[in-house]
Amino acid sequence: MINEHSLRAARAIDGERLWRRHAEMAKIGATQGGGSNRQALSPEDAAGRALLLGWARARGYAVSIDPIGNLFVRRPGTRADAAPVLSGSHLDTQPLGGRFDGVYGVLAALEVMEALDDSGIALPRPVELVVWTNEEGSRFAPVTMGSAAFAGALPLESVLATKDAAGLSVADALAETAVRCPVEGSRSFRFPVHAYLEAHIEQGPVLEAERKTIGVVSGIQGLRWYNVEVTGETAHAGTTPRARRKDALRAAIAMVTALEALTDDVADAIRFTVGRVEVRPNSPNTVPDRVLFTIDLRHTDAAVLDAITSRIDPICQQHRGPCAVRVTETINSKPTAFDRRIVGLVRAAAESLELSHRDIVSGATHDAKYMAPLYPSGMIFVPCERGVSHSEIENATPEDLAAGARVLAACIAELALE
Ligand code: HGY
Ligand code: MN
Ligand code: MN
Repeated sequence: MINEHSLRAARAIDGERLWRRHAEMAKIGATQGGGSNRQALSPEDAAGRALLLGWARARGYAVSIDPIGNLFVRRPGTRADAAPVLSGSHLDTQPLGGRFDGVYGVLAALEVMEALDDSGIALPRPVELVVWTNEEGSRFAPVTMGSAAFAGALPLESVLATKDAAGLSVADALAETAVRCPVEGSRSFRFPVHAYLEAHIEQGPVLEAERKTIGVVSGIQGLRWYNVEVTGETAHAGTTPRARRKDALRAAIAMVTALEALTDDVADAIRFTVGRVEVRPNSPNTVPDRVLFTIDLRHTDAAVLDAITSRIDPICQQHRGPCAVRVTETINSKPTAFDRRIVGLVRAAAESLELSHRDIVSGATHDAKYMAPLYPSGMIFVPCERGVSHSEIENATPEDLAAGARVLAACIAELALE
């Protein structure tokens, strides 16, 4: 059961302020279609970080940054040396992203901190907010880069050396961001944390379809990313017979078609996506000599992922024709189960606040997956309209966002009292 102290924190949530802050943040990197484009460590991302830190500094919270640019905002506790309760998400977006993916978890954590201040609730443990660098993995691969580096799942050196399509490295982009959004304090990786909680929109259709306000997230499905590079030879489109061609795009299409057939399961539970295709020289009258395409593969069962991934390279080799092909795995994250005690706390908070809820496994990946092996962790979902996300039309209601923030506040207060 959630104690009265924590419920008071939940009732102090100011839904209007939370909604207003989303509107403010959405002005940065606003796209024509009403979405957001604040790609990781871009000028827009830096501006979003600066806006958040302005709100935090206005409250007197301490701000710090770690070697990969993860931001931390600290609300002090009465026991300064106690490990903090950590909550947050990401501010970077997809190129045609939405106004809530990631942003909600960051602004909900800030709202909890401010609601605690406004209601004069002092807590033994400090409460800290985190903004993870490059959760989306669109400009710099892979996805959840900042939390992976923090957790030691990716080596910092290789992450810093990663380049975007224009050849700019993460290290250089971090240096540019530091100028645009200077941060006074510094932080190490994997510092002691009492518990981690992340609020997020579901990015899927379940909660809305079942008219549930809160998703009690029990875990995250497994995720694997691959780069497939097909190499052939350029040739004249008008004069070269098919028999003499080494057409990299023709081979790539055959590979993708075969992989689609492999992952076309009756249960519609396998998530197979080719989201990026780069063709060289990308000229209408030249046979392509190089194609790079990405694979994003997800499933709740690691054995199913293993069975599929064991077939990817053989299928690509089988369909390469006269071309060469190289398959490289760029991320492999196992299905994650959250801490049962934290999951139970989220459920109890939803019940105490009389909010409809259901347990759910996350189809999208999140930074919380790297926190789960280090600290007791969990997530709180709220619905998004028609389950649409990674889209300019991504939408949520002020009421649902506020409800999720109340559950977050109750859980954080409960954990900070321990
Ligand atoms: O890809 C994902 O699942 C996350 O939304 N970036
Ligand atoms: Mn997200
Ligand atoms: Mn996302």
